[in-house]
Amino acid sequence: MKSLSRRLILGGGAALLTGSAAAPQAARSATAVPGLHSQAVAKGLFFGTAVDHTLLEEDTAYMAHVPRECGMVVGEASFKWEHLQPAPNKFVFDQAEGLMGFAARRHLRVRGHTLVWHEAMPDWLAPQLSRATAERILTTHVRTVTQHFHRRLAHWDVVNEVLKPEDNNPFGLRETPWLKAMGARYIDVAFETCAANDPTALRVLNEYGTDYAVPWEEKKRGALLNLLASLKARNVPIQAVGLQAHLDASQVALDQKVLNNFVNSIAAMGLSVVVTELDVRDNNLPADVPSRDVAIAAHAKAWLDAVLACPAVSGVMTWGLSDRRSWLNEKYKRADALPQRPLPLDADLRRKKMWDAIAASLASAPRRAA
Ligand code: 9MR
Repeated sequence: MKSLSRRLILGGGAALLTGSAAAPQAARSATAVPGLHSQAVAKGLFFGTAVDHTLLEEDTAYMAHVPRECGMVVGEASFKWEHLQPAPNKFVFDQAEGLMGFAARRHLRVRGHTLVWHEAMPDWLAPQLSRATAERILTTHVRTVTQHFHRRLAHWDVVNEVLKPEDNNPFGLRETPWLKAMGARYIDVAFETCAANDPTALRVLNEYGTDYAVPWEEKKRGALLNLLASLKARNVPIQAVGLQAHLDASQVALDQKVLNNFVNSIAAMGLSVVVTELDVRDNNLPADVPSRDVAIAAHAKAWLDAVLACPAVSGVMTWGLSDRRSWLNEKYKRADALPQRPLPLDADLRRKKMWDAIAASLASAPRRAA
């Protein structure tokens, strides 16, 4: 399989991305250059980012950059089950409403993430799930939450990370407490309940591990396409697929043709596609910051160019805006303990090469129909 990322890192892509290195930092940070969302809108796309609630409360400098660059936000944790329903008869919306308020004041749209996931479950939940109880518990949560946010969210990630072909279940479904209690039907019930209670939010199935031409991801792409075909055949009201895009700058098996075919296959089923959690980890790259930034940017650009070429892709969200805070520093620590540089702004909130890469990919994307 052809390795496009390596070609881009070593060749023309790197030259393109180093082109702006000579520009003085002050000029690069100038607010006169439109933010990523404005650039996306020019192509009929959107750009946005995940916001952790601690930033809302503690980092006004960071948060000031969010409306400059974004047209959409998503709670990094605040809309997950453990926060919204911490006890069986207790729903708490304060944290999520904090983000809703921030977004409303700045005219940003909001994605809900996520109604059903096997992680971020409160301790009480899994032990309560049985054949007899699970459907009632699921529909109560989804109905209550979707009614609460009725008509205020642009999207809902209705189910998150439901696939794991290694678990050897039908359709490659992940072994979760939901699957054990309800079988594959839990996915249908989640989409149907969301559609019935908040029909204007785009209903998304969100998944990771579909980015590279490696065997386990090949299997996952195949499983995802089969699952989507089956959901569509049963008239389950799914409308879109979220591709998380947690990328790895050291991964050479980035094949643009494979990616592009995959996204086109989703589109051919009448579904749209959202890039939901883009970031690029560098824990396998050498320490030197300028070369790390070039490699990260080239990798993001190669991936985005292949995906944004498909008109069914409606927008791009990154999983955080600035390197000041990323889950990757906990999950994939670098051996040298340096912080990672996975996001469009550096830790001082300056636009960096990853920002240039996203802007360049948006600029070369075909314009979406109005
Ligand atoms: O980045 C999120 C981290 O702060 C949370 O602790 C964690 C559990 O709620 O979830 C992380 O976000 C995940 C997202 O919800 C789904 N895709 C993978 C993300 C990174 O783990």
